[in-house]
Amino acid sequence: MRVLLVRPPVYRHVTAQVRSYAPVGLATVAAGLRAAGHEVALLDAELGEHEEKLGRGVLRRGTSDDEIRARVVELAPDAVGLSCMFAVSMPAIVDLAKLVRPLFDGPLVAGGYAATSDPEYLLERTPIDAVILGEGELAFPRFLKEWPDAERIVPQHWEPDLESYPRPAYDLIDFDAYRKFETVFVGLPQEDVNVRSVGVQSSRGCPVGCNFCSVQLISGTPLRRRDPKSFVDELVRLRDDFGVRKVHFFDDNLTLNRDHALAVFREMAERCPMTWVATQGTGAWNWDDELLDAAKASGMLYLSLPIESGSEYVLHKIMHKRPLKLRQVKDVVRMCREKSIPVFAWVIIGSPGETKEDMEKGLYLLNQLDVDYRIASVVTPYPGSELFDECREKGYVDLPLEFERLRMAQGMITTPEFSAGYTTARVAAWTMRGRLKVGQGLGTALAKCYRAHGAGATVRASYLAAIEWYRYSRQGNEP
Ligand code: B12
Ligand code: SF4
Repeated sequence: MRVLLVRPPVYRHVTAQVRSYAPVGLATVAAGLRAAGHEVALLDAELGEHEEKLGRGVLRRGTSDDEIRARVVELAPDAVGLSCMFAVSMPAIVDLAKLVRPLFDGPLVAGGYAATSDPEYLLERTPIDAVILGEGELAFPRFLKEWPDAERIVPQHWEPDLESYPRPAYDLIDFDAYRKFETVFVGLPQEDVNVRSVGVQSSRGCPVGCNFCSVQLISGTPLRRRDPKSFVDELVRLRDDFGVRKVHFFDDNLTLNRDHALAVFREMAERCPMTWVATQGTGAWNWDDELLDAAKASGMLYLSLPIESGSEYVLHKIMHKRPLKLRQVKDVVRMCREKSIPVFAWVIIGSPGETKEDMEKGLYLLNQLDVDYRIASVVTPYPGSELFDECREKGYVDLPLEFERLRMAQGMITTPEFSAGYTTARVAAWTMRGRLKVGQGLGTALAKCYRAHGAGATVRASYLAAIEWYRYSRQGNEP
């Protein structure tokens, strides 16, 4: 069969900024389809110059409907798979499904986090024939084999051995198209921006069970690890065959197993050191001197540290992030300082059960920590998370969810302790204060840059900082 995989255009709130990363999830599904003998094309509608105001504060960015229509007609697929990753992009999927359905005859399928969290939503409101839950690389080919007798909601299946999965079809990715999104925040090292980058996974799964997190929907709870040698072989291939210079670890919890992370970093340092960032953040509890040294040697640009809360009661009893102790956060930040590793830390406020005092503890801790970049945001109840289920049962969120309001600066939860308006305003006020601080710190950072790297690098850093500063002040506190 000829299968077309499509990522929808970005639908975002005017105040939110969305970066587009290479669609590695779809490239992985493509590899599974190819291994089963199908021909695959990929259309990333996040790319493109089309911009449109959709009303209710939503902007659309990427490929226009006419361009999508023309491409589908040109490719004449026998089946189409839509990537439905984020709850916030549900409206985009609904529009996309209606657009492509009349253009071909075979099955129209959706997969990804948001599709997995609420398949009925899509089946009831769109002409989508089936939703494939969980990982798609083996499930989609199996579905096509069974079609038209396949189930409309295809249950999850996790292969225990990650090495048995096909490697992503990187040849389907236009790496250069994503270079412009490869920027970093003010205060963090301005290195390796505008380079070819891609998301990689050395493991999948996380058993911690934080109440706000939905990664278990796709990856499952047991940790499944790749062989560090084979993982680094893939990095070498990305570097040598595709010119990739930077990777984003898309592991659900990269440092959950300390020995695995150490083995990966050491293998990288030895055979393929490359700038990297753990987009998703890493738990503080497993970092120590040895692991930080190995991470730095392998190319870690900065440490992403999700602190989540300044109250251990909230962390452990409400969020269920039991392994994390606040003492460890302070130790890790201190160690990073000693090793000149920049740190990016964040907290989220507004969980049910939290008090206003608990929220202040988190914001205070974030202000006190000697980190390079910090963000406070309001916790978001994503469907598929325990948090969403609790809010729905207790009436703490307005239903049906307005998907376009799901963003980090927007409170949606109202409890007996606080309102959604309160958390929105509190985070906005904290961010305003932070902006003044960033402005003050900029001069010092540029002076350091001049001393370390000379005039050329400083001019470049000033230019990038000006762009980032402009975006930052225009668009609120969302990365
Ligand atoms: C990288 C990442 C990003 C990147 C880029 C994502 C991208 N567009 O590729 C950035 C930083 C831009 C991003 C932004 C956001 N993200 Co994000 N992100 C991730 C992260 C860390 C990795 C995703 C990934 O690429 N995984 C690796 C690949 C191999 O897997 P995959 O893409 O999931 O694909 C597999 C399956 O999903 C499935 N599949 C996917 N598509 C399809 C299609 C078909 C047809 C089929 C059959 C199967 C299928 O098969 C694939 C192979 O197994 C995940 C968490 C995680 N660890 O997975 C969060 C995650 C997906 N993000 C999340 C969120 C909330 C967001 C934001 C809304 C945050 C915010 N408030 O701004 C924004 C939304 C952006 C937008 N477009 O509007 C949530 C989603 C929750 C939800 N239900 O909405 C997650 C799960 C994190 C979490 N802890 O809860 N994100
Ligand atoms: S530790 Fe991270 S990946 Fe694991 S459940 Fe919590 S937020 Fe999700």
